Amino acid sequence: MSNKRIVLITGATSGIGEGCAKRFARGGYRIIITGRNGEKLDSLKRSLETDGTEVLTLAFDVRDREAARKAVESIPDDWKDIDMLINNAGLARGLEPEYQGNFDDWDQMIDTNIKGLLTMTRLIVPGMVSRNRGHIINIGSVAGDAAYAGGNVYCATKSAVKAITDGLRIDVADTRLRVTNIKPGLVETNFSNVRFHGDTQRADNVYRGIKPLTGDDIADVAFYAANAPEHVQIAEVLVLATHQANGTVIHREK
Ligand code: NDP
Ligand code: 8X3
Repeated sequence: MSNKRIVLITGATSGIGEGCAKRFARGGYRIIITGRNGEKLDSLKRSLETDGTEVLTLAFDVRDREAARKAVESIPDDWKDIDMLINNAGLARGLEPEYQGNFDDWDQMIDTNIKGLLTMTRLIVPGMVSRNRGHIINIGSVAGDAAYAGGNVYCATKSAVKAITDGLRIDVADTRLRVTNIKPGLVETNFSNVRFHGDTQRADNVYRGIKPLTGDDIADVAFYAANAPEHVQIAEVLVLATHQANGTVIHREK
């Protein structure tokens, strides 16, 4: 049986999750990649395997608790001892004022960013506790620090990620488990395309006049936190582009 560490990454088909899959593969981990899009997962698996990485794919929607449970139960025995859980799957939908928000968008954000993250935590962390070994990295956001115009429900989901991460850290303080909240600022991924329902012009405008972060930048931070000495718990990291000061102050070149 391999003694390489195992990481499970949700939302690995794009952006930050895909960056994490590549970074942890380069770092010698065995990788469990998850997402809804099975074809993208298979294509990423093939590309990671060219460098000799062992990869397992699990296609499911984190909003579907039963599907998540079945997917986790289907993990073969020699992959079950998961060392790292990266709760990354998530999205924003819309940027309307709260009083004009779309109910379906709200449900999708709350069900994915909060309830999906909780489902995966509930399914994976008991094994970590029983082995007294493990690390949970939740991808929060600068958006969880303070609301911005139109951010209302998305910002609330990322504030919830902070509270849920802090709560878990308290609950496992008597174990060797570590719990980290990584809070990125502007990262150029598929995020804004999803937020604006495929309006690429509006999405591109989010990154206008600033060099944004990349998924790989956030993956490097996750990898650093994962590989800190055992007595070091990186509890929370706010990672911003150099010309971004917080959720609302961004200096853009004309
Ligand atoms: P992307 O849109 O590029 O990636 C999102 C990933 O989440 C995809 O792999 C997608 O996979 C997956 N996903 C979405 N919904 C579900 C679902 N219901 N079930 C399973 N997987 C799902 O965006 P990012 O990489 O930017 O976003 C990743 C995380 O980072 C999110 O939590 C986001 O809130 C957070 N974040 C992003 C920032 C940014 O500026 N980009 C800044 C701060 C935080 P698939 O479609 O295959 O299911
Ligand atoms: C993503 C960053 O500022 O676009 O969480 O909400 S932001």
